[in-house]
Amino acid sequence: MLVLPKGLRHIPGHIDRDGQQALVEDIRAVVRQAPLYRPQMPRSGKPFSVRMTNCGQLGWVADKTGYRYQGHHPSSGDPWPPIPKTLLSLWADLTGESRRPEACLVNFYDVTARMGLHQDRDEGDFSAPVLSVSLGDACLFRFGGIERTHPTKSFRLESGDVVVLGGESRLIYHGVDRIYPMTSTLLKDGGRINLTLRRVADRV
Ligand code: MD3
Ligand code: FE
Repeated sequence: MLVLPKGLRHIPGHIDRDGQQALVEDIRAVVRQAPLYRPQMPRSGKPFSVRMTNCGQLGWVADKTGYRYQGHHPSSGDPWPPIPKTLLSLWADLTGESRRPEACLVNFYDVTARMGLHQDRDEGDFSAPVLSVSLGDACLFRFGGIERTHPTKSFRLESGDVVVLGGESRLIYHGVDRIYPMTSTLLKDGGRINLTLRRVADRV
């Protein structure tokens, strides 16, 4: 049995197939208004293998100058589209957080993409949890502790799974080691979408 750290809740298959399909349609609408782009590592400018966009008042972006939250798309300059209602209700139902999320990062992984071990610490407030939804192909998710050198464990995230990260797990190192191709029929051309809802500032 895999023992998860306190504050990390994995809810396998929380979203049924119809709900997943509806979310994919919502995300397609978001991507039409705010196209996926390829972020860059600060300083080196090395492109991410994951493509990203956002919805919500604020979106997480990465370019040569650093990581930050901003209110507009880095290429078009347009404000991010609103967070779909179904995601807002999911947040309300599962997080017990009364304040609404300000940011929803949309990550798109083709079957070769991955995300190195990192902490999410560009938010001004770590008291609020992060909620993550997986859609499409499965992935191998890795997590460790609050120091990069802490030992890590892995588990598979499947389409429809939800993860809530709060409390002692909010600042753990985590990443995506690999995508398992052809493990879902949700996305016509394969790949994986991950949505993360966050509070950014500590305003009430
Ligand atoms: C643990 N995304 O966008 S979701 C990210 O599957 C990110 O795309 C991964 O890491 C993905 O930053 C993992 C699960 C997740 C999300 C946020 C976390 C785990 C987390 C924040 C703190 C600790
Ligand atoms: Fe992360």
